[in-house]
Amino acid sequence: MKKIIITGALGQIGSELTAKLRDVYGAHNVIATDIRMPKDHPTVQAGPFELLDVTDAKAMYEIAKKHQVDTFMHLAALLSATAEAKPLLAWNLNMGGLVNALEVSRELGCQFFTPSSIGAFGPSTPKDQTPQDTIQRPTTMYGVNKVAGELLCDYYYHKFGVDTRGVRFPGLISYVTPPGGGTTDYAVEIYYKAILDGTYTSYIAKGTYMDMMYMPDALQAIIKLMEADPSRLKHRNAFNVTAMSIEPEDVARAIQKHIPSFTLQYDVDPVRQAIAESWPNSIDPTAAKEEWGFEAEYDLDKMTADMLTQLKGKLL
Ligand code: AKB
Repeated sequence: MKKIIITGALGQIGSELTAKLRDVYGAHNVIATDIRMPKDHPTVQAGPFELLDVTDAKAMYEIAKKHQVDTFMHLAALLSATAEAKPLLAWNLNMGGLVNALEVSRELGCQFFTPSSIGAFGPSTPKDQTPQDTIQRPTTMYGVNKVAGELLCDYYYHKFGVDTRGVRFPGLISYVTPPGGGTTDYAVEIYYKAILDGTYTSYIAKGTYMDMMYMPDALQAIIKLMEADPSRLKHRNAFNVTAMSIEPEDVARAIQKHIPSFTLQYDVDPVRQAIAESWPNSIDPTAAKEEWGFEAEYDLDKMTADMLTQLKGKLL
C-alpha cells in the first residue's frame, strides 16, 4: 500500500486527485499539503493535511519524513498566464518547488510524479499530432519551466535512480475546483457561464485549437502511469496525453445540443491568445498508449453532457 504526499492539494488537479487517491489507497495514506488551509474543501479536509510552502525545502522534508511517505505527487505550480505576468515568481516557485520535491524523493526513496504540459512546446514545434520526442523551444516562462522540469525529472532518474514519472497534460476540464491563471481556462469557464448566463465571451479566438481532457481521465492516467510496469517505460516523464483537440466553436456547438439558446462571443486577450498560438493544435499520445495503456473515456460530447449535469446540480 502506498503512502502518498501531494503538494498543491487545493488546486484544480490536487483537490480531485486527493479524493481519488484516498478512495483507492485509504484516506490516512494520502497526506494533502498546500500553502493555505483547506476551508470549503470537504474532500481534502477528510484526511491528513499539512500547511506547506513548497519553496521551503526543510519543511517539505520534515513533513514527508514525519508521515513516512513512499510516493511524492508534486502539483504546486503557477499556470501559464500567471507565470507570464510574474515570470520571476514562476521561476522561483515552479523550479524551486520541483527541485525540493525531487530532493526529498531522492533522500526518502519515493516514487515521484509531476505533470508537464502542452506548454512545454513552442512555435517551432510541429503543430499537428505533435510527436512525443520533438523540438521544444517554448516562448513562455511556464514553458521554460516545464521543459527544464521534464529534463530535471529524467536527470533524477538517470543520476540517482529516483522512479520519476510524468505526463504532458493538455487543458483539464472539471466542475469541482476551477483552474486559475491558465490559458486553457476558457474551456472550463464556458460551461459555468452557459449554466448561469446562457452566453460566454471567449478570450481565446475562434479557430484556435488546443488539446483538452476531462478530469476523470486525467486522474485515471496518473494512477495508471504510477502503477505501470517500469520495464515497459521507454520514456518515463512527460508522456503526451490528450482526449480531444478543440476550438471555442466546438465547445459552443456541444453545449448547444443541451442548451440551444447558448451564444458565444469573443473579446480576445492578446496575452493568452499569443500563448495559445505558440502551443500545438493537437498532440500525439501514441507513446503513452503503447508504454502504459493510456486511454481517455470522455470525448467532447460525453464530457459536455456530464459537465452540464454536474454544474446544474452545483450552481442552480
Ligand atoms: C495552462 O493553460 O496553463 C494549463 C496547461 C495547459 O498547462 N492548463
